[in-house]
Amino acid sequence: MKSANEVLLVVDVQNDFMPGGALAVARGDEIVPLVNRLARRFSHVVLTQDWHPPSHVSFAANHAGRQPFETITLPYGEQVLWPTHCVQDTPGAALHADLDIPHARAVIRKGHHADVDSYSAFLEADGKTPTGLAGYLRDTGVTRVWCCGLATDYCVAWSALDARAAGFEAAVIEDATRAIDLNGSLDNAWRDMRAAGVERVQSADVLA
Ligand code: VGL
Ligand code: ZN
Repeated sequence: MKSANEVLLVVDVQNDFMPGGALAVARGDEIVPLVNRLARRFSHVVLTQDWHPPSHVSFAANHAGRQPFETITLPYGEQVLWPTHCVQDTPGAALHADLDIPHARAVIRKGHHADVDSYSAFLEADGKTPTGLAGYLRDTGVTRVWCCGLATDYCVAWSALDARAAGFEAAVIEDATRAIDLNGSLDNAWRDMRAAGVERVQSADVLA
């Protein structure tokens, strides 16, 4: 069992990121049994859900003449335009039915502001609006954040980077993630995470 100062952060294990979903991550469903096994090693588990209003700025459909996976510039920087996904309270936004973590303590919903995206579980994409997760983790005595879920190169990586920026130790459990890999995003994510001191580990290291 992991110690009480360690949390498992299970990022966006939601139907829309599964094969057949609105923003499918290749083989995203394969991680679910592994995430369940990992979660049993942690007394403290926090889940996240991507949770967008229909009018969300990250949806290509909300920008005339734009297609999914194009990039636009918004007041806070570059934004990839995505297919409409994880709309609040729709089946696509629901957690995968086989996710089995009854002891999960908190669910952080992110991306709920119509005009700002939020890949990270800690900070919205404007780089300044907190979700409250850092304060919650500090208040509950957490010093180390283990990350898994979807997608490696977006929400998992941004969450791990922001965990470091907030002063936590951070690790990504690589085989308990799957990537979108858009225009080199996966290589870039691992480069940025390495530079920030995010550990890259395998589930066997954690389950050993
Ligand atoms: C994600 C793109 C858009 C993710 C969420 O969970 O990685 N990616 N929204
Ligand atoms: Zn999203």
